[in-house]
Amino acid sequence: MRINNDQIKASNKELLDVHKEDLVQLAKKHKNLEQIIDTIAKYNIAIPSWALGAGGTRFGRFGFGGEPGNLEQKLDDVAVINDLTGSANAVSLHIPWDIPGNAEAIKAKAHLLGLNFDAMNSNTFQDQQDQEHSYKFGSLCHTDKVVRDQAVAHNKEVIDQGVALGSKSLTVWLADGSNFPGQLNFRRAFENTLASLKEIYAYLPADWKMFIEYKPYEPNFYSMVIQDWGTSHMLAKDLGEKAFTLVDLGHHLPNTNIEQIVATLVTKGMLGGFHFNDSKYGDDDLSVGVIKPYQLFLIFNELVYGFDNNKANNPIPAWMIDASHNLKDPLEDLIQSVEAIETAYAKALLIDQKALEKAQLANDVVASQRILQDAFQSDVKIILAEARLRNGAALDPIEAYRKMDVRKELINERGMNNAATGL
Ligand SMILES: [Mn+2]
Repeated sequence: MRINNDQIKASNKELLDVHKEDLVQLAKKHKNLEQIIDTIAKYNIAIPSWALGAGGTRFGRFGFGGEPGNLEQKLDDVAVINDLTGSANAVSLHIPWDIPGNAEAIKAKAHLLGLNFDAMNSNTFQDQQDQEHSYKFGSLCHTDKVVRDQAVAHNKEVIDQGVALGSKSLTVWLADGSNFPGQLNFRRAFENTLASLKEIYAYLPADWKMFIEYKPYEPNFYSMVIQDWGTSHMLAKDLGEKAFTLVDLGHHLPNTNIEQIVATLVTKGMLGGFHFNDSKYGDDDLSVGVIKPYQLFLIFNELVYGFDNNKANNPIPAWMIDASHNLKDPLEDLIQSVEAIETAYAKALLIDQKALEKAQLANDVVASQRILQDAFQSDVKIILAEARLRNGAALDPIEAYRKMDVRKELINERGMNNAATGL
């Protein structure tokens, strides 16, 4: 199904007058309002192809009907999110879950839907049916060269597929590690991983980037080869200028100061990608902003400051939502996540950076806190709504989605028992 302009206009009609009045009031309050609306309107976040179906846990998976059964249908779903929010014009594919049978046709369909292809994701964390060697004991780090070679070859294939689709980057996340002390020689594992990454890196087209994602634990519970941003940064540095660190919000030990990691990486020009989600305990993959919205705001503060003071020439990171949906309709969940990300971003844009710097230089702790919290406590719903309106999207995307009965329509189209490929 495709949402058309008339449906969007109809859903906006009732809300439009009040929205316009609210906007006039808000403009009196913030003198840089136009600029903030413009920044938010231009902002886009990629949707991963594996997040459009029901997510499962190791205990079970509960479907909800109308899940996309193939890549074409996944693109349709991303287009629904993009049409309603005006902020999700890219899809991030996972190989081999989403191998495009006909890359040209997929590219043409995406183009027609107003979508493009963001970072490609390789998968050496599980075995595929036709696979010769197992990744049970690791992939790029494996003790056996034939396994490493197979994992390298897979990453090269993913690059080839990405080239055919017009993607410009590869994200590597490895499950490699160990469950028991003594199982793995840390140094050998690190060196094997670096050597394997070097082979993949050498295969990257000139205009591509490689993002190295880190994670402290899971699926391995004693050690992960790329456990933290320092390890990722070291590997990226050894590879070359096309390699960067990718920060996934859920891939930190509890209470880690992620905003400081972000600030440090931008200072060194090494922040390549960002995976948004939220968590209470571990890599919970909950909807963005449900548990720690203040942390997300502080991260965006570092991003806003970082890109306003970008001496190391850090490229604009690849933004992606990386969440799982066990209970909610994934499309509604992703819409909520897009809104939460833009909320944090808009609030960070409200921070008076000059006043903050002045307070920081004077060591005025109270004033610094007030400046941040004034921005955080501001209501930015109207800013987001106006940005959407200017993109031809819905003033209230969730309300519009429900009024249009999108899920019912998808169930009619695809049936109740389709299970999307993914986690
Ligand atoms: Mn991730």
